[in-house]
Amino acid sequence: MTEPFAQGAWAQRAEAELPERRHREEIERALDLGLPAAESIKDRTIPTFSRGELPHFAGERGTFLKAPFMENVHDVGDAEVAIFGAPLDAGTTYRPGTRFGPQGIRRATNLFGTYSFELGVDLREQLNLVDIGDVVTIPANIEKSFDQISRAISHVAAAGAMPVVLGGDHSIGYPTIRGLAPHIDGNIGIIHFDRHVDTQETDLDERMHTTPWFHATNIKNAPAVNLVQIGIGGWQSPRAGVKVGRGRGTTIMTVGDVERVGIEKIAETALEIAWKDAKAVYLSFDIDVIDAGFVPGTGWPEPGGLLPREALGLIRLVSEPGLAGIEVVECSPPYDWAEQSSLISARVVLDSLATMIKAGKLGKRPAAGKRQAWGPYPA
Ligand SMILES: [Mn+2]
Repeated sequence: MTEPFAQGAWAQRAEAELPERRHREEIERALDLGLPAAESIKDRTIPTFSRGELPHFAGERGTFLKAPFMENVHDVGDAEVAIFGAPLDAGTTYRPGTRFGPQGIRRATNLFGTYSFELGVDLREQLNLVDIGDVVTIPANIEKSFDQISRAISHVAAAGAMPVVLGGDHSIGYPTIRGLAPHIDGNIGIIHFDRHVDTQETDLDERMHTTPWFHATNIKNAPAVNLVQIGIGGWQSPRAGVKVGRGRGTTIMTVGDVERVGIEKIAETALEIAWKDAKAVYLSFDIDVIDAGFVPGTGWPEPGGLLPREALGLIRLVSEPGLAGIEVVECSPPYDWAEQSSLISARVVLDSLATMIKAGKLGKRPAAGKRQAWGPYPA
């Protein structure tokens, strides 16, 4: 290495290459719709009413990262990536509250900008991203909720947009794969971050958040041999689930494995297994994989998990070849006393998307429709 601080130096240079057109457009729109500021304000890019990114403490739009809201879901094919919430906690077996996950994660994004220094990516300029709101789940009926979630993700995938799902407890891992798998022309691999295996058939007599991978890997083109589970361990993995995983040939990597071989080797091996004879890979990230000290706002906090920087490093590495979809689950805002679980949940999505842009897997499809949009312009 010739430069002692190579990433910092690279990132400082990389910023110069990023477009600014969408930002200028946002400012013009805000001045137009939100009135120019009072005369005493010298910075004439500031409007009277907030209609864009600033200020971060206000102007909440109810969307992820204040990205454009797409009300008409029939238009979702005009987006490259569509974020939606699956607010559900009917599958929790200890602490509830994940029905507020999408709301909490979106709110936490209010304090992020659209630009990542380390990755050299600006989502507003480079990604045609929309938030299409939340699925209507049925709190008293988990199977009807599953049907709604499968229908939602299937709609997004059929339209050609990449789905990003804000959970919701981990039971949604089954209906998301069930809705997505039919749109994959071949097998789909799953990279699953969690402290828990979630592979038993039923829990308390029902399909719950401890059971998604038993049912998902029963789907013909989502074979268990393409399921890689990272971060498993501690005192909350039921033996029933471990037996199933062993029988079906899933791959488990513990926090100790991560510590021993390092995130690069873990990510490389996970990608080999998930992508083996597969056409696409899905990322299911349970926020409880991160140590309970950093993530109090979750359904089954388990001490001894990954450090946030290990988790984010792994996310970036496994996202590089591209993903067919992402879900972030088990964020429970009522237990999240300083928003840190929501913040990390949002970072999983942000870092994954930005990595895919940097790797050339996303950021190529401009909006064609006449709507407020982010990302590249049509040539
Ligand atoms: Mn878990």
